[in-house]
Amino acid sequence: MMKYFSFLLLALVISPLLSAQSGDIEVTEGYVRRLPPGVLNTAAFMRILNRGYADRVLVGGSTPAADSVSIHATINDNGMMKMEHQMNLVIPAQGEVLLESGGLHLMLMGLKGSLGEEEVELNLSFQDGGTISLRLPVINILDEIP
Ligand SMILES: [Cu+2]
Repeated sequence: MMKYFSFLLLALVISPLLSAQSGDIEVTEGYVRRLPPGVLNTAAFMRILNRGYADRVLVGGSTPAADSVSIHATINDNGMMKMEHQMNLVIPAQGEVLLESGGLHLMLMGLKGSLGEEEVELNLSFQDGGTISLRLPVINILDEIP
């Protein structure tokens, strides 16, 4: 019974999550964290895979849902969790980078409205001029702020 439930839960969690591909870059398990109305910033998480033979460098992104998108890392500074802006993020050739709660994330700053049930469009830009356009589900998770 427990097994059945965990499978169901897994299916529920995985199924709305996006998988988008652009050239050698593939993004899976993407979502945007839903936060209470009035909160101005939120974060997007995902797994970015690079199937190519050259490193790809993520330099930023944009979304119609917020004023700006930046790359952040969460760092532990003597027990104080802090977010640190990253100029870029290297996705190694034949490798992947996981953006997850408590770690790397994309910060959506200056939300233009509260995020409803709808998906959020998020465009990622790479140093070589490549882009990938994602539609991420907004997910309510009880979790610490990234
Ligand atoms: Cu952040």
